[in-house]
Amino acid sequence: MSESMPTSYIMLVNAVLAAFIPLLVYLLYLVFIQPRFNPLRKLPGPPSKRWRADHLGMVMNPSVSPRMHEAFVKQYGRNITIRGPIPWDYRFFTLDPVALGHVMKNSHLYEKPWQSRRLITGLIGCGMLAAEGAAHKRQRRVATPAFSIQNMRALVPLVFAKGHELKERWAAMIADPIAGDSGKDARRRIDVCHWVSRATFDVIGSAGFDYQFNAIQNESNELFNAYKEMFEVAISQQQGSYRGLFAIYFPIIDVLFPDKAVRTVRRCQGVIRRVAGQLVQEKKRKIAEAEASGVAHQGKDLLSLLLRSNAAADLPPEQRISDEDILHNINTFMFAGSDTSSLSITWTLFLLARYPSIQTRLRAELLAVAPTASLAALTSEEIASLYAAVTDLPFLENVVRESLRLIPPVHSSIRVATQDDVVPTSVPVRTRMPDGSVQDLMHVMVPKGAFIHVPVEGFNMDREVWGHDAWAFNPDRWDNLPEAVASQPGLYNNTLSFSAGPRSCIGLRFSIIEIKTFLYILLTNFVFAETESQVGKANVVLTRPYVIGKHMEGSQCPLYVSPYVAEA
Ligand code: HEM
Ligand SMILES: *[C@@H]1O[C@H](CO)[C@@H](O)[C@H](O)[C@H]1NC(C)=O
Ligand SMILES: *[C@@H]1O[C@H](CO)[C@@H](O)[C@H](O)[C@H]1NC(C)=O
Ligand SMILES: CC(=O)N[C@H]1CO[C@H](CO)[C@@H](O)[C@@H]1O
Repeated sequence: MSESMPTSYIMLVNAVLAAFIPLLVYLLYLVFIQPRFNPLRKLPGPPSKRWRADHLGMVMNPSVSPRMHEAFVKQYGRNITIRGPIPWDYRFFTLDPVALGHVMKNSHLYEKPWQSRRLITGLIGCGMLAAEGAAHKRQRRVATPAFSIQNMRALVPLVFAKGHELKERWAAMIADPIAGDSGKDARRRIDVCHWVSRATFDVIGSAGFDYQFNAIQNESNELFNAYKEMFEVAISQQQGSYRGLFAIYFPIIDVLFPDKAVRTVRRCQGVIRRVAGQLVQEKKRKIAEAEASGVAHQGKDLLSLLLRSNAAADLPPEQRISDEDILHNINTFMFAGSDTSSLSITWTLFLLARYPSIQTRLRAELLAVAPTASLAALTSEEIASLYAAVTDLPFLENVVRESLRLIPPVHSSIRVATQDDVVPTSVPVRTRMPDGSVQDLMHVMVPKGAFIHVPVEGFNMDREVWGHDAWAFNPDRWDNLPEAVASQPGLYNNTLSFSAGPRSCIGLRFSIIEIKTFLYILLTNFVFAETESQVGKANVVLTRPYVIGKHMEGSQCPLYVSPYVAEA
């Protein structure tokens, strides 16, 4: 026994070396050899050391990114290379509308990286946000009719009901003599971010799958807490956990050594599969029953619409999606549709608190279409015609566009090239040629496997495009846009806030209804003002508000909220 110890030890060392030497050689190849052939190295860009040159901090931190983007353009042009966290991670960074338009349009050449897809799939399943190729096409095809203009309009009364419920809740909080400041200046410091988030959860629960979280009332619903806890894990994972990063590359780690986060996610997924899975089955049964009895099923929620669209007679059987996929997409709507909407409403209220004269002007416009009766007394038809009047208001439209342009909840995104590609540009790119000379080319060579940074905020805030005041909140700019804006890519009014191309946001109309409805109800009932706390932005998956100096307290946006009293 004692004799064999050293021998087996040496064998082990040999085995480890045998495994490590190829790995080391490969690593040296990645760091020293492969970059020489990477055409992205020929592009200009911020200086970098070979081993550590992570530029992502500069371009992803919303308190510096607008300045960094501008400095890049000034120093290196619009078509540059930046470096990611690992030494061979050269990324294409472009603020050129033609180049980015090409990337977003050709979603089969530029996919979402498997790393982020694996992360999303591990949480909410492989729904529309994470799927690629044929699977994505199938899901998107089934979901598209569900998000039609008519179907979205039918959801308006549900959204109004939730906005009204939030208004009642805030009115009660302000009137509460213990908690609120008493006196005629009744106002209350409310964390708008927290409350609007509870309300948008309720909206997507009700409009998404006909389910009441009752989160505006209390946070005790089991399914609500399962989603909330799971999304909180997703958020904390992005905050630089090396274990989380490691587990993406070696998922076996989560199986062998589940940590607290992994166990939480599993528990939440159990609840979701049980409760939401049951909802899917119940809905399917109801639709089948309705069909058997010859009356059309009336459900207006996204789940009903998805199930009906999936069962449509003109859909070829191989184009249908499984029940599992339906559930993953319900999870996806929860994940993609609640925090994003809540943040855009929160940031708009924040901007209106900061610019009181714009708030007053907007309120006057909204009050002009307000009915004399209380919202609670209106029929669905009356609410529909009220919303039709609200959505046509020009200043509201400008405020919503401007807020989504200036603080897009999705700050940036990422794609990966699935093959070598030639990306056209709108202006010549100074490129170093193999013989050392420099030429101006109208294209960029992007190698297979390279990441492309998609600077959503970067495009939205480009001062050379939007004008010298592009960093300011100025809703009136939309009545008089510079010509250059028209050639910017983007689904939503030449902004990238809802992305662009085949993978752009399917929930755009849904969220505009939600944002406008909430702004209408909240601004006609309350006045919003800044508090002593200074609010700044930080990217934690999405661009969220934090009280400066109190990041540890988590995302919050305190504002003074007081009842609006019409002047006599
Ligand atoms: C203000 C609110 C919203 C914003 C700013 C927003 C923004 C975005 C963006 C930027 C993307 C592209 C993501 C990427 O390429 O990395 C996206 C995709 C998506 N969004 Fe939204 N979104 C919002 C609301 C919603 C809502 C309410 C829903 C659903 C009810 C939704 C469902 C989706 C889905 C399913 C995708 C994936 C589409 C695909 O890949 O085919 N979003 N959204
Ligand atoms: C939460 O609110 C719902 C709806 O108003 C109510 O049915 C439920 O009893 C409440 N739960 C708790 C714990 O207060
Ligand atoms: C702005 O975007 C909305 C939604 O896509 C669209 O209906 C509207 O026509 C656009 N307006 C302009 C001026 O581009
Ligand atoms: C440095 C470089 O060649 N970049 C080009 C990319 O785009 C800008 C136009 O905005 C050009 O001025 C640069 O020449």
